[in-house]
Amino acid sequence: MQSTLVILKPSCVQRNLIGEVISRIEKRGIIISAMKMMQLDEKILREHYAHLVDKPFFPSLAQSMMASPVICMVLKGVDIVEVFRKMTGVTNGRKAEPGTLRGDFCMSGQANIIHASDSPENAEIEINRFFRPEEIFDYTPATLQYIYGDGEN
Ligand code: IDP
Ligand code: MG
Repeated sequence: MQSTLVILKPSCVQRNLIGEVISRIEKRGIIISAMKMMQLDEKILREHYAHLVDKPFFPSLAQSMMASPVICMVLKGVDIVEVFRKMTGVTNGRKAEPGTLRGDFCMSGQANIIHASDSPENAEIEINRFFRPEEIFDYTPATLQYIYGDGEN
């Protein structure tokens, strides 16, 4: 199975949406392999958003990501990177489809409640950025045989 890195941003934590988002993750049949609260700093954000550091909105983005602690998670499933990006919806919450996390829970292009890795390669890099190996748990949920069909996982 594949893993992805997810961050519940300050816009999720401050708006009391942690439970809503985690509930949807659980109901979809996605495995939570790791989860912790973290206060992000400029150093980790310059790495994490390296593709955006030269944009005029980067200082504002960095501030918004440091405004409160965040929840970091490693999620596991078959094709989870693609599955979870679809669940997340497009970057701007106002353009995100209803039914997606951003489309249901936010109205912003910046305060868009959640980060999800955009490729398996980036997922591996991002997981290593936010988690030590011993913080990630490899266990088999009792429900696994009902989440996937025979030979599917
Ligand atoms: P993604 O989160 O959908 O993968 P990216 O382009 O990787 O989108 O951008 C990372 C984050 O930077 C976004 O989730 C959003 O919070 C912020 N961001 C992206 N574009 C803008 C913008 O034009 N204005 C303000 N913030 C932006
Ligand atoms: Mg991105």
